[in-house]
Amino acid sequence: MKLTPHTIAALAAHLEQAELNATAVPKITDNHPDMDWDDAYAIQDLIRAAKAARGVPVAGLKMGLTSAAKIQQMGVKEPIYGFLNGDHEFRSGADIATDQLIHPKVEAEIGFVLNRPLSGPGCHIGDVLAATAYVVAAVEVIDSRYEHFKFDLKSVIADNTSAARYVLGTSYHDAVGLDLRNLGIVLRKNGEVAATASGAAVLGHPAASVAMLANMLGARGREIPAGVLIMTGGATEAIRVEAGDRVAVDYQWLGSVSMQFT
Ligand code: 0L1
Ligand code: MG
Repeated sequence: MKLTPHTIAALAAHLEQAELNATAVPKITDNHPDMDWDDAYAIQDLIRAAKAARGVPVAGLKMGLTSAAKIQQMGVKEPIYGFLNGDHEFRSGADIATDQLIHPKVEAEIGFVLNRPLSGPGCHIGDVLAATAYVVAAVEVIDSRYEHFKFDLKSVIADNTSAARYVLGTSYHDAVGLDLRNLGIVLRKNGEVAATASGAAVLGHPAASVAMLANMLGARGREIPAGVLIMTGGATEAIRVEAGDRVAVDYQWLGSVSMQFT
């Protein structure tokens, strides 16, 4: 690691304050160009610990930058992971307040919940499908705490991969027998098609994203616990939203997820 424990703690507090105050800040590598991957995940871990200490439950994990659409859009090219706060979870049909966000965007995702823990190395799609309790349609609302939504990989890992809100479908589906690769996704904003994708957009198969997460966590001596939500990453590019917008995403076989931004 390149940063001192004091600097890591200060950066975690700085980024969490930016989130809680909905105020954009310069990306942290501007002042800390030498920070490494372990520093970045250590900052994310401290934000997670600060929330847990205040009683905010961790409800799950997320992968980011798992599709070509996202990689091209953000100009950074390696999957990364973050955590999901329980108090950021909404159900389809919810109102999402934009006054607590900086510059929100929505992206269509596929969520998994496992019936047993998974950890790498060597985890693959077959392991994930065998351990899947159910899959669920999900929309992530991301909101980078960085000015102009511009960052590099280390800065965005520290910023918990832009995690902000997530909206879940109301039906749960057995993964067995579902062709998740060919599952079609249509995202509409205010009734107009804004993005389309298939399940294969996520690393060739959304279960591959869960396997990659298990392997990334395994490399850090961690695991995906059973029973938590895993967001597999945006299949579509992220679409900018503002107060007054309505978003509806139709997922072949999985149902629909909708929300209004207020
Ligand atoms: O969930 C995501 O794909 C976000 C990853 C971080 C980059 C971004 O903010 O788009
Ligand atoms: Mg996402």
